[in-house]
Amino acid sequence: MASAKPAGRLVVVSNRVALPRQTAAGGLASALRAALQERGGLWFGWSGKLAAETASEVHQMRDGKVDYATVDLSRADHEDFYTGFANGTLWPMLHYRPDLVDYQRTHLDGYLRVNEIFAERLRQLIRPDDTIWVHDYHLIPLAAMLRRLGVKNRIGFFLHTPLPAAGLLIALPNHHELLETLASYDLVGVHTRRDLRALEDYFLHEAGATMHAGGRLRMPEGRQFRAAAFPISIDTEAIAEAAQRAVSNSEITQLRNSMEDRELIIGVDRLDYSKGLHQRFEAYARLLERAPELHRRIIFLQIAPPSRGAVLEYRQIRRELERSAGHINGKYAAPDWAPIRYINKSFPHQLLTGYYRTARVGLVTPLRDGMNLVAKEYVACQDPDNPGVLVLSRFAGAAQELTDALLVNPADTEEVADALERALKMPLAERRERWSAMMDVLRRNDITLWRNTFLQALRR
Ligand code: GDG
Repeated sequence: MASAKPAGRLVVVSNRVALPRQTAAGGLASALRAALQERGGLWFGWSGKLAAETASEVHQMRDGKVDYATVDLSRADHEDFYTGFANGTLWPMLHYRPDLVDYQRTHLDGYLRVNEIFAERLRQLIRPDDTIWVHDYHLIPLAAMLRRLGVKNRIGFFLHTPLPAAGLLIALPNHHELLETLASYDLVGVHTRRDLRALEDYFLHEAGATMHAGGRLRMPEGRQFRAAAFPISIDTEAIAEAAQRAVSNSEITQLRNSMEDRELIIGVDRLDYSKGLHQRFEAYARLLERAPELHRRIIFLQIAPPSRGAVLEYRQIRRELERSAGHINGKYAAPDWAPIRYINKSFPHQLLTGYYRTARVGLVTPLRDGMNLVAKEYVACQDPDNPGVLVLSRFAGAAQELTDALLVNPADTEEVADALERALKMPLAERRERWSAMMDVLRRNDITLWRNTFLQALRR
């Protein structure tokens, strides 16, 4: 790294905290934990527990050089802040779904209230030379609240979702009040150049900001901040090695045996309307309809662990997909073959890497996605001698980097069916070529580069 090692701790703030020895830690969690271990730090956020009162106490623990501080939420605050505003209003809006936005003033009030309580609790734990890194749409106003409490530290923010164009953002009630608080950060990071353009456009045309040297945005009252794109990635080498080891697991052998000599198409997504699962099922059905020669030759395995069950749309999509999978199997299955295997539960990550490697096609077709790490993981898990093909939505941030995938519009049933057919029939030489080009991208930009680049930019 060019610049000298930073002084002071790193303080990571996110809604959920990946506590030590929690097994479900994903790639992001381990990347942040590694950064905290490296320079010493604090991870602050919600404990994941409900209590009679929000943040009545701060639970603290220490693991090596890392302190963890978490607070409980009251049931009412959790409903307003997390279920109501974060996931009922912001998530659909940020994923270009104003039709699904459920806006209630009480939810916004709860969101601001919880952010305020987080800011107050966090302020007591901050030291003057700490660098603070806040994550995601749950905590947009946190820096503004910390500044009001006198915090002068460098504070960065990273948005893990897409950011839609200003024309859509202004449909969000109170958008000025909420989005302009981003100016209280020193650095705002998004995944792609498209998200960055949307952010700049909003600030220049809706918030009265002006653009200055070095990409600085200056607000009418004088406060300046920077915004930039930092495409998140995965621990490429570690995941590739895990996949290589995983193929000898008995679960992977069982999957292989059950497939006989059929080709596997795999999808892995949280059960979320942004992931385009319904359209994906339709495209697969279309493929079966028009390519009878593929019947009994292919299996589509969709793993979709349920999430956010408290939000109505998530319960609806679950029912809808069960119907759709049942319908497709009912129509095309034979006594010894079912075209779809649809599973509503989560698996250990190590096992997923083996499933990815077993699949000839990775089918990743979100309608919108900030990045989509599954697409990157699928590529990293392939056997270099016999790699599979990634079919990827143009509207995932990952499509900006993985240009050697078969890129599709997820809403275009025919186009996705075409891509599936092409992927299944692709000759080895082309598969290898596309895969190495994508693997080069992932070796160059891995999760370590992502966090180092962000933190370095935040120091400037
Ligand atoms: C948000 C943004 C952005 C999935 N099923 C299981 C499991 N997973 C893991 C995957 C992957 C992660 O969860 C999912 O990450 P994605 O990026 O695909 O999607 P979101 O959860 O929506 O993430 C997204 C990301 O934040 C990071 O900024 O890319 O755009 O929406 O790592 O492998 N892990 C385990 N069991 C499962 O069943 N253990």
